[in-house]
Amino acid sequence: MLRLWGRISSVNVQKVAWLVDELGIDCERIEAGGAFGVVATPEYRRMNPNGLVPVIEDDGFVLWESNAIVRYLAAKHAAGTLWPDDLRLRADVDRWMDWQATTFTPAMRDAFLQLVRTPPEARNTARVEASREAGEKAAAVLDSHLAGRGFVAGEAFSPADIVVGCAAHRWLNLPLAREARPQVERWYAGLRSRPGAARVLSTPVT
Ligand SMILES: N[C@@H](CCC(=O)N[C@@H](CS)C(=O)NCC(=O)O)C(=O)O
Repeated sequence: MLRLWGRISSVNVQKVAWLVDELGIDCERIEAGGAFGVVATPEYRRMNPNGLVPVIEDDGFVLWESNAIVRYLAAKHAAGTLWPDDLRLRADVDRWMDWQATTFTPAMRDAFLQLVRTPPEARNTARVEASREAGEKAAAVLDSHLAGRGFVAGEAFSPADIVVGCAAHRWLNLPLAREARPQVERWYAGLRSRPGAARVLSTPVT
């Protein structure tokens, strides 16, 4: 059986847990990271020397990096459906997955760390503001891309919706003033109606 290490409050674990739900595969999730610890143990470091979650183990095959895990599981269990065979369509999915990891999430990282993880008296408001502006820029790109589209890539739900959706969940739940993004909000509401998303994204942003 597939094993997944990681606390469900982690945005990167959420991606994998949501995909596992969409794929309908058996998976044992083992709490790790944050208050659960585990990630500093020698056994864990042998699986992931970065000491981060998520990690999966699939019949002896160990993999870390959430988007690599999502690609692996989607290709293994849903080639030709959730994971497109068509080269250009798959490149489109890949592109938006990379955009999540390299643009959207880094843009909002400081705002998240300051507003959610730092006590009010220790917050750096300049960092929050710079991160809010960067987050708005990314949200604007996503909003105009989603105009007239049901999904992030192609005509159907794909792993791009999962990974960008988990990042959007964080962005839309940060305690800061955001510009209205009607296309993002419509698409996100649609994602939330999927059982896997409803289960995984009910966790507060912590
Ligand atoms: N690029 C990595 C980032 C992993 C990462 O930063 N994980 C965070 C949680 S979202 C973590 O392990 N934090 C330490 C902890 O939870 O103990 C991935 O996408 O898997």
